[in-house]
Amino acid sequence: KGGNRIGTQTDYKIIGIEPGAGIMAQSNKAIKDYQLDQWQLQEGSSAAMAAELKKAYNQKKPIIVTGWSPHWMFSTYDLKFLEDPKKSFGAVEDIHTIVRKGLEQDAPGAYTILDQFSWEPADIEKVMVDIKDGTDPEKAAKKWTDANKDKVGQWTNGAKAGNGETINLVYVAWDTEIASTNVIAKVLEQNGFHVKLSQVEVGPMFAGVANKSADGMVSAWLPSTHAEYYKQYKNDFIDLGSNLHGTKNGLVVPKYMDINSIEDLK
Ligand code: PBE
Repeated sequence: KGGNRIGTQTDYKIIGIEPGAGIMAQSNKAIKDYQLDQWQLQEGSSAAMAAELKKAYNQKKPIIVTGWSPHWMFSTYDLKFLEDPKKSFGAVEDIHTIVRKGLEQDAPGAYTILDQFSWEPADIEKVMVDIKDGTDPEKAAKKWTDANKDKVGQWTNGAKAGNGETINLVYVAWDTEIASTNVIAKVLEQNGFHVKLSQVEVGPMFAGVANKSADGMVSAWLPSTHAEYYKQYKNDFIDLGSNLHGTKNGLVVPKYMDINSIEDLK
Protein backbone atom coordinates (compact mmCIF):
# COMPACT_ATOMS: atom_id res chain seq x y z
CA LYS A 1 0.00 0.00 0.00
CA GLY A 2 1.11 3.56 -0.77
CA GLY A 3 0.74 4.55 2.86
CA ASN A 4 3.20 1.90 3.99
CA ARG A 5 5.76 2.96 1.42
CA ILE A 6 5.50 6.62 2.33
CA GLY A 7 5.38 5.72 6.02
CA THR A 8 8.59 3.74 5.83
CA GLN A 9 10.30 6.59 4.00
CA THR A 10 9.18 9.19 6.53
CA ASP A 11 9.21 7.12 9.74
CA TYR A 12 5.41 7.58 9.84
CA LYS A 13 6.01 11.13 10.99
CA ILE A 14 4.00 14.22 10.17
CA ILE A 15 6.06 17.29 10.99
CA GLY A 16 3.89 19.57 13.10
CA ILE A 17 4.35 22.95 14.77
CA GLU A 18 3.55 24.45 18.20
CA PRO A 19 1.36 22.10 20.28
CA GLY A 20 -1.40 24.70 20.88
CA ALA A 21 -1.91 25.57 17.21
CA GLY A 22 -5.32 24.83 15.73
CA ILE A 23 -3.67 22.97 12.88
CA MET A 24 -2.27 20.48 15.40
CA ALA A 25 -5.75 19.62 16.69
CA GLN A 26 -6.94 19.37 13.09
CA SER A 27 -4.03 17.05 12.23
CA ASN A 28 -4.84 14.79 15.16
CA LYS A 29 -8.43 14.77 13.97
CA ALA A 30 -7.22 13.79 10.49
CA ILE A 31 -5.21 10.90 11.97
CA LYS A 32 -8.45 9.65 13.55
CA ASP A 33 -10.74 10.45 10.62
CA TYR A 34 -8.53 8.64 8.12
CA GLN A 35 -7.50 5.90 10.58
CA LEU A 36 -3.79 6.60 10.22
CA ASP A 37 -3.05 4.57 13.33
CA GLN A 38 0.63 4.13 12.59
CA TRP A 39 1.26 7.81 12.05
CA GLN A 40 2.57 10.28 14.58
CA LEU A 41 2.23 14.01 14.66
CA GLN A 42 5.54 15.51 15.74
CA GLU A 43 5.30 18.63 17.90
CA GLY A 44 7.80 21.43 17.45
CA SER A 45 7.69 24.96 16.15
CA SER A 46 6.84 26.68 12.90
CA ALA A 47 10.50 27.56 12.40
CA ALA A 48 11.65 23.97 13.02
CA MET A 49 9.00 22.68 10.60
CA ALA A 50 10.22 25.10 7.92
CA ALA A 51 13.82 23.99 8.53
CA GLU A 52 12.92 20.30 8.18
CA LEU A 53 10.98 21.02 5.02
CA LYS A 54 13.91 22.89 3.54
CA LYS A 55 16.34 20.11 4.35
CA ALA A 56 14.15 17.35 2.90
CA TYR A 57 13.23 19.41 -0.14
CA ASN A 58 16.84 20.15 -1.02
CA GLN A 59 17.57 16.41 -0.91
CA LYS A 60 14.34 15.52 -2.73
CA LYS A 61 13.34 13.34 0.19
CA PRO A 62 9.72 12.61 1.13
CA ILE A 63 8.30 14.75 3.92
CA ILE A 64 4.83 15.60 5.21
CA VAL A 65 4.31 18.83 7.12
CA THR A 66 1.39 20.70 8.63
CA GLY A 67 1.08 23.67 6.31
CA TRP A 68 -1.10 26.68 5.74
CA SER A 69 -1.76 29.31 3.16
CA PRO A 70 -0.98 32.16 2.76
CA HIS A 71 2.64 31.18 3.33
CA TRP A 72 5.96 31.93 1.69
CA MET A 73 6.67 28.20 1.39
CA PHE A 74 4.40 27.94 -1.65
CA SER A 75 6.36 30.52 -3.62
CA THR A 76 9.70 29.12 -2.47
CA TYR A 77 9.07 25.42 -3.14
CA ASP A 78 6.82 23.35 -5.41
CA LEU A 79 4.34 22.01 -2.88
CA LYS A 80 0.81 20.68 -2.76
CA PHE A 81 -1.88 20.28 -0.14
CA LEU A 82 -3.00 16.69 0.22
CA GLU A 83 -6.69 16.42 -0.60
CA ASP A 84 -8.86 16.20 2.47
CA PRO A 85 -12.16 14.60 1.43
CA LYS A 86 -13.26 14.17 5.05
CA LYS A 87 -12.68 17.86 5.74
CA SER A 88 -10.64 17.27 8.90
CA PHE A 89 -9.00 20.64 8.26
CA GLY A 90 -12.26 22.51 7.72
CA ALA A 91 -12.80 24.74 4.73
CA VAL A 92 -11.37 28.02 3.50
CA GLU A 93 -11.37 30.47 6.39
CA ASP A 94 -10.99 34.07 7.47
CA ILE A 95 -8.56 35.74 9.85
CA HIS A 96 -10.34 37.97 12.34
CA THR A 97 -9.26 41.03 14.28
CA ILE A 98 -10.24 40.88 17.94
CA VAL A 99 -9.92 43.70 20.50
CA ARG A 100 -10.52 44.10 24.18
CA LYS A 101 -13.67 45.58 25.57
CA GLY A 102 -13.24 49.29 26.22
CA LEU A 103 -10.62 49.94 23.55
CA GLU A 104 -13.11 51.92 21.49
CA GLN A 105 -13.57 54.37 24.36
CA ASP A 106 -9.90 54.47 25.43
CA ALA A 107 -8.28 54.75 22.00
CA PRO A 108 -10.97 55.38 19.38
CA GLY A 109 -8.47 55.97 16.56
CA ALA A 110 -6.67 52.70 17.17
CA TYR A 111 -10.02 50.94 17.33
CA THR A 112 -11.05 52.42 13.97
CA ILE A 113 -7.77 51.41 12.31
CA LEU A 114 -7.98 47.88 13.68
CA ASP A 115 -11.62 47.71 12.61
CA GLN A 116 -10.83 48.85 9.06
CA PHE A 117 -7.74 46.66 8.65
CA SER A 118 -8.35 44.33 5.72
CA TRP A 119 -6.10 42.94 3.02
CA GLU A 120 -5.61 40.03 0.64
CA PRO A 121 -3.51 36.87 0.66
CA ALA A 122 -1.23 38.36 -2.03
CA ASP A 123 -0.50 41.33 0.27
CA ILE A 124 0.48 39.33 3.32
CA GLU A 125 2.50 36.94 1.14
CA LYS A 126 4.64 39.84 -0.07
CA VAL A 127 5.54 40.71 3.51
CA MET A 128 6.11 37.06 4.43
CA VAL A 129 8.47 36.45 1.52
CA ASP A 130 10.40 39.60 2.36
CA ILE A 131 10.85 38.46 5.97
CA LYS A 132 11.80 34.95 4.87
CA ASP A 133 14.46 36.50 2.63
CA GLY A 134 16.03 38.11 5.67
CA THR A 135 14.39 41.50 5.99
CA ASP A 136 13.68 42.49 9.57
CA PRO A 137 9.87 42.17 10.17
CA GLU A 138 9.55 45.81 11.15
CA LYS A 139 11.41 46.95 8.03
CA ALA A 140 9.37 44.63 5.83
CA ALA A 141 6.20 46.12 7.33
CA LYS A 142 7.40 49.67 6.69
CA LYS A 143 8.33 48.76 3.12
CA TRP A 144 4.88 47.31 2.48
CA THR A 145 3.00 50.25 3.98
CA ASP A 146 5.13 52.71 1.96
CA ALA A 147 4.33 50.81 -1.23
CA ASN A 148 0.60 50.47 -0.46
CA LYS A 149 -0.51 53.90 0.63
CA ASP A 150 -3.98 53.53 -0.94
CA LYS A 151 -4.81 50.43 1.02
CA VAL A 152 -3.37 51.84 4.23
CA GLY A 153 -5.37 55.02 3.60
CA GLN A 154 -8.57 52.99 3.66
CA TRP A 155 -7.65 51.53 7.04
CA THR A 156 -6.87 54.90 8.56
CA ASN A 157 -9.74 56.78 6.92
CA GLY A 158 -11.60 58.77 9.57
CA ALA A 159 -9.44 57.51 12.41
CA LYS A 160 -8.71 59.99 15.17
CA ALA A 161 -4.93 60.41 15.49
CA GLY A 162 -3.37 59.02 18.63
CA ASN A 163 -1.52 61.00 21.23
CA GLY A 164 1.16 58.48 22.09
CA GLU A 165 -1.22 56.03 23.76
CA THR A 166 0.28 52.56 24.11
CA ILE A 167 -1.46 49.80 22.18
CA ASN A 168 -0.51 46.27 23.24
CA LEU A 169 -0.82 43.74 20.46
CA VAL A 170 -0.36 40.02 21.05
CA TYR A 171 0.58 37.47 18.42
CA VAL A 172 2.01 34.00 17.98
CA ALA A 173 5.28 33.43 16.11
CA TRP A 174 3.59 31.98 13.03
CA ASP A 175 4.91 33.47 9.81
CA THR A 176 1.49 34.80 8.84
CA GLU A 177 1.03 36.52 12.16
CA ILE A 178 4.55 37.97 12.34
CA ALA A 179 3.80 39.68 9.03
CA SER A 180 0.27 40.93 9.76
CA THR A 181 1.00 42.10 13.29
CA ASN A 182 4.07 44.06 12.22
CA VAL A 183 2.14 45.73 9.42
CA ILE A 184 -0.79 46.84 11.56
CA ALA A 185 1.65 47.94 14.27
CA LYS A 186 3.46 50.11 11.76
CA VAL A 187 0.21 51.72 10.64
CA LEU A 188 -0.83 52.42 14.24
CA GLU A 189 2.57 54.00 14.90
CA GLN A 190 2.27 56.16 11.80
CA ASN A 191 -0.99 57.45 13.29
CA GLY A 192 0.27 58.54 16.64
CA PHE A 193 0.15 55.39 18.75
CA HIS A 194 2.95 53.71 20.63
CA VAL A 195 2.73 50.00 19.87
CA LYS A 196 4.04 47.21 22.00
CA LEU A 197 4.18 43.75 20.46
CA SER A 198 4.18 40.67 22.66
CA GLN A 199 4.86 37.25 21.29
CA VAL A 200 2.85 34.66 23.21
CA GLU A 201 1.30 31.24 22.77
CA VAL A 202 -2.10 30.83 21.22
CA GLY A 203 -4.08 30.26 24.44
CA PRO A 204 -2.59 33.32 26.18
CA MET A 205 -3.20 35.35 23.02
CA PHE A 206 -6.95 34.83 23.29
CA ALA A 207 -6.92 35.03 27.09
CA GLY A 208 -4.90 38.26 27.02
CA VAL A 209 -7.44 40.12 24.90
CA ALA A 210 -10.31 38.67 26.95
CA ASN A 211 -8.79 39.69 30.30
CA LYS A 212 -7.74 43.07 28.87
CA SER A 213 -4.03 42.66 29.53
CA ALA A 214 -3.73 43.06 25.74
CA ASP A 215 -5.56 45.55 23.52
CA GLY A 216 -5.94 43.42 20.46
CA MET A 217 -4.75 40.86 17.95
CA VAL A 218 -5.19 40.25 14.24
CA SER A 219 -4.64 36.48 14.35
CA ALA A 220 -7.89 34.61 14.98
CA TRP A 221 -8.41 31.95 12.31
CA LEU A 222 -12.14 31.28 12.07
CA PRO A 223 -14.55 29.58 12.00
CA SER A 224 -12.70 26.32 12.65
CA THR A 225 -8.96 26.61 13.37
CA HIS A 226 -9.38 28.57 16.60
CA ALA A 227 -12.96 27.52 17.34
CA GLU A 228 -12.13 26.15 20.79
CA TYR A 229 -10.31 29.29 21.94
CA TYR A 230 -12.96 31.51 20.42
CA LYS A 231 -15.81 29.67 22.13
CA GLN A 232 -14.10 29.91 25.48
CA TYR A 233 -13.62 33.69 25.41
CA LYS A 234 -16.13 35.08 22.94
CA ASN A 235 -18.24 36.90 25.54
CA ASP A 236 -15.21 38.72 26.89
CA PHE A 237 -13.83 40.45 23.80
CA ILE A 238 -14.98 42.24 20.66
CA ASP A 239 -14.71 40.44 17.33
CA LEU A 240 -14.16 43.09 14.65
CA GLY A 241 -14.59 40.55 11.85
CA SER A 242 -12.41 39.42 9.00
CA ASN A 243 -9.16 41.13 8.03
CA LEU A 244 -8.30 38.53 5.39
CA HIS A 245 -10.29 35.95 3.51
CA GLY A 246 -8.96 32.78 1.90
CA THR A 247 -6.76 30.89 4.34
CA LYS A 248 -6.35 27.15 4.19
CA ASN A 249 -4.80 24.53 6.47
CA GLY A 250 -3.76 20.99 5.72
CA LEU A 251 -1.04 18.46 5.21
CA VAL A 252 1.50 19.69 2.70
CA VAL A 253 4.03 17.68 0.69
CA PRO A 254 6.51 18.44 -2.09
CA LYS A 255 5.04 17.97 -5.57
CA TYR A 256 7.68 15.33 -6.32
CA MET A 257 5.89 12.93 -3.96
CA ASP A 258 3.41 10.70 -5.72
CA ILE A 259 0.53 10.96 -3.29
CA ASN A 260 -2.42 13.30 -3.61
CA SER A 261 -4.77 12.65 -0.73
CA ILE A 262 -4.57 12.14 3.02
CA GLU A 263 -6.32 8.86 2.26
CA ASP A 264 -3.12 7.69 0.52
CA LEU A 265 -1.34 7.64 3.89
CA LYS A 266 -3.41 4.74 5.17
N1 PBE B 1 -1.60 28.43 11.82
C1 PBE B 1 -1.27 29.76 11.33
C2 PBE B 1 -2.32 28.73 13.07
C3 PBE B 1 -3.17 29.87 12.74
C4 PBE B 1 -2.26 30.68 11.91
C5 PBE B 1 -2.45 27.80 10.80
C6 PBE B 1 -0.40 27.71 12.04
C7 PBE B 1 -2.97 27.59 13.83
O1 PBE B 1 -2.94 26.47 13.36
O2 PBE B 1 -3.48 27.81 14.92
